[in-house]
Amino acid sequence: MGARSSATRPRAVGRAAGLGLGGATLLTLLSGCSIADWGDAFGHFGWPSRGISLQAHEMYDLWIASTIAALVVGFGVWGLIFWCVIRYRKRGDELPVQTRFNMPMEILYTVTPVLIVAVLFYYTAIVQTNVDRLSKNPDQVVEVVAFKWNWQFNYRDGMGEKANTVASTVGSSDVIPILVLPVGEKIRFEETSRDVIHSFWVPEMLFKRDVFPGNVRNVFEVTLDKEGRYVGRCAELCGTYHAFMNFELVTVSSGEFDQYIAARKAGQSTQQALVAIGKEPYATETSPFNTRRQANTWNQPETVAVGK
Ligand SMILES: [Cu+2]
Repeated sequence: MGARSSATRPRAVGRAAGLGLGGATLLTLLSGCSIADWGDAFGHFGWPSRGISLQAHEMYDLWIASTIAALVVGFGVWGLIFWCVIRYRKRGDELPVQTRFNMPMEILYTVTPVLIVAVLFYYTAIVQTNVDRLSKNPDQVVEVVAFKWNWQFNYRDGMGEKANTVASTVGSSDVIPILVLPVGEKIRFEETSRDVIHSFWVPEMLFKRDVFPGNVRNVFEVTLDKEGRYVGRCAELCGTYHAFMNFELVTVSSGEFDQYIAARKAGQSTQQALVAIGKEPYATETSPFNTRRQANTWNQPETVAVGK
């Protein structure tokens, strides 16, 4: 029996090493393919899309690569479990070989997870730093003002609270607010709330950030790279009509955006300026909800101070 156990052990170690090598080869093969192709093939592994900004693409690639790595490890573990279950199933009343420990294996399954976590941590830190990076000279600055239960978007002439608003769009119970932004430019968002904590979220940006009242002015930047219309939402439970707090992001070319802002500065409304650049004047991806506010005496409409 002793002879058998000493012969089996090197074979088991050899198999484990082979499996590790197989996994590494598979990963190498995968890295030869585009991460986006793998994402497309598997429905983005739960994310809504590849994203519409440079920052979103980085987060998307990290998510897809991490999921593939997790699945490779998962299949390895499941394979070992089923192999053990079948190979070492009970065959008789004879007591199986009793082993206490196997040093190479113990080292292998301590070092491997540490390496995996280190690699995941490394790429996460890089992507997080890039997503949070702020530039000294953003091309556009938008102040996002959240209130119960809608949004106001102020186009600013500079950074910070002291800058001036050059054009503003505010939503109402009847009209979804539309945020028009250019692709290919660094856009800085500065967030503030009139009342409670809200959260600015465009699912296709693969990003959301809380909007605080008071002194905390959350700031982030994105560079959008896909023209289109996307629904935006509040992602922080902020009260009765939280779920109704939708807006629409319309991304256009730089030229169209300049025309849009010029039209707004000339006194046109959001809707008129959208028509002027050949776009649908009202939201197409979402519509106002019936809040029935007037019918309910228990929750009258909030008095909202619009315009700063
Ligand atoms: Cu909200």
